[in-house]
Amino acid sequence: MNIPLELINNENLNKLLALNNNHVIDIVAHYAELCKPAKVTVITDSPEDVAYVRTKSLENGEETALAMPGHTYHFDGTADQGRDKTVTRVLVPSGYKMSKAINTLEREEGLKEIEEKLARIMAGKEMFVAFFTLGPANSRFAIGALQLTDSAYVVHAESILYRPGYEEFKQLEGSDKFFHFIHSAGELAENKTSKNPDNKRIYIDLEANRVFSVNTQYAGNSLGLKKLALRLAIKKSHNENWLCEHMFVMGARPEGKNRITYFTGAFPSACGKTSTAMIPGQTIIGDDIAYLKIGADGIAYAINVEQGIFGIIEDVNPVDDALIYEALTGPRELIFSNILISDKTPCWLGMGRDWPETGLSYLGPWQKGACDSEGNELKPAHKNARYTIRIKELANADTNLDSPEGVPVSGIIYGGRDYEVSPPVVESLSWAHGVFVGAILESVTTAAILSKQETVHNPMANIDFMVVPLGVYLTNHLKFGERLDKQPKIFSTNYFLKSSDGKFLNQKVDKKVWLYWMEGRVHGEYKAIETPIGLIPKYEDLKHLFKQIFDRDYARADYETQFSLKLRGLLERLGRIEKIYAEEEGVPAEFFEHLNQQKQRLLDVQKDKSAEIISPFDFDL
Ligand code: SPV
Ligand code: MN
Repeated sequence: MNIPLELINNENLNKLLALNNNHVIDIVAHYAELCKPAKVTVITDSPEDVAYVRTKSLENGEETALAMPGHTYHFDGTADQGRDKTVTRVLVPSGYKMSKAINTLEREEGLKEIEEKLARIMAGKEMFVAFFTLGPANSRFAIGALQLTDSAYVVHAESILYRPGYEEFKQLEGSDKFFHFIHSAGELAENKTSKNPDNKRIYIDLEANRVFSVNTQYAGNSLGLKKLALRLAIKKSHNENWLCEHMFVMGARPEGKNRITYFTGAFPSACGKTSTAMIPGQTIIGDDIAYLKIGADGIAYAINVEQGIFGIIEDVNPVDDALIYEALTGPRELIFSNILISDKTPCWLGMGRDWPETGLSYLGPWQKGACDSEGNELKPAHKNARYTIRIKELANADTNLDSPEGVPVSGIIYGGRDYEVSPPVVESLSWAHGVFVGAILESVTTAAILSKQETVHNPMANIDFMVVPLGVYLTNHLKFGERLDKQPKIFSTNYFLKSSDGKFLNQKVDKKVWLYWMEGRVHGEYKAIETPIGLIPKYEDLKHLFKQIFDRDYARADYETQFSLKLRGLLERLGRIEKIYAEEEGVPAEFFEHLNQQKQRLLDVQKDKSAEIISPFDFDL
């Protein structure tokens, strides 16, 4: 297939031809023909091409420059402020099965609908053709990604968040082993946000390794390499026996220990994932998506798929998130989204400053005290407002950020948002028990997803992307562990316990104590208390850590409240989980063994103690 020559000039055409890849040419030709852009521009890895996209985004009004050099802001539409599950569908060929939580659509029907939506959608606009890699370049982890879009903002954001891939594509030697993404923001309203949210669609075509995204700009829906590629990569990892996870990667470096211990962690959106990856004094590799593969030495290695952070900006302030705050307030290339702009500076919720009198938000002009039509006070910025920044801009970037081998993983953390039951930190009894713990993860939903707030089951924080059946996904985790010579320890955390009067039981910074305890456990340094749900810290060890890290006295009573086992809540959760898994096919027997054993251990204690709340001291024999 040929690209219509009236749409592409020689310079751009030559950039494509230099790749020697007919699959790329065919894809560009097909969508140029279908979407009918005014012209096609190819973006290579050259600084000039990357700068061109940034300039275009400013020129076409998708981004606007702020007073600080390098800073811009972007607004998404009022109905486009988070990932939208209702219009996200995986196109399934008949007979293909996946997790029950995934919305699916018959493939042929979906392709027909999306082709109709794409027809002429780029009329009058420029189509950008850009190349990136998922994972570090020249690495066994790397996957090429081709992005077609009419949004300069999308390519600009991707150039911050992902590693360049034009040169990597040359190394494909003509193969079709890459992912591709077709995106259009669709018609734009006056404020340059997508105008037709009713026609928003995100369709994932596993069979062709491609994703379509139309009439949306919010990065979680529009940037191919973020959550769209995550679905494709989960299927690929299943076929190739590695793990593709919704996980951060970070290095723990406790003072005076002269060592670095790498952890990965899966948390549902807005449950402390980025802030765990950014704990002061430690180093960050990534905050969202990791690939894990086994090395020749039998150890699990992880890489960050990304090189940047698309982070929640709410509560980033000099006290709670000093490093990010510092990075966001200095001159460097970054994009703010859905914050309030006043006097060419950004303001967000929880930034620790008074609001200005007036400003501009994604909702339009804003002023203090303004209300919506129902009389509710208008929030100046969205709860899911975000920043887009390169990790290397942060003072705590890990030196192995781009290591093609990845980093050895010693610990895996599963974290959820639970106000009532789960203790702050628990170590699993084994790899298989840890897989069970990840598989029963529940969490209260947050503003990162457009839905009502409720407690939902979110195994490994990956349920939204699980394009293989849940049972198969868990089996893959079990097998991965069996193939390892040295299994990482698996932990669960919960930063959100509240007292009966609704106050948080822990400070935000306390997660550093839990991390240091986990790090110490990896190195065999602390004894732990065995309980029916796993191993918990001893009071003396935490008391010592609180003193050492924060010079704070950790009261025995606080420990007791935080680490008591609430038997009824724990058993109720297992009941909910049991029901969900009874509906799934192919769940490994080991999962049910752990479920039944954990239930029995809890029932035994309930009977033995004739109580519902059991102090951790009762287990510390
Ligand atoms: C998340 O919601 O998990 C995020 C942001 O990391 S998004 O890009 O929306 O997926
Ligand atoms: Mn995420």
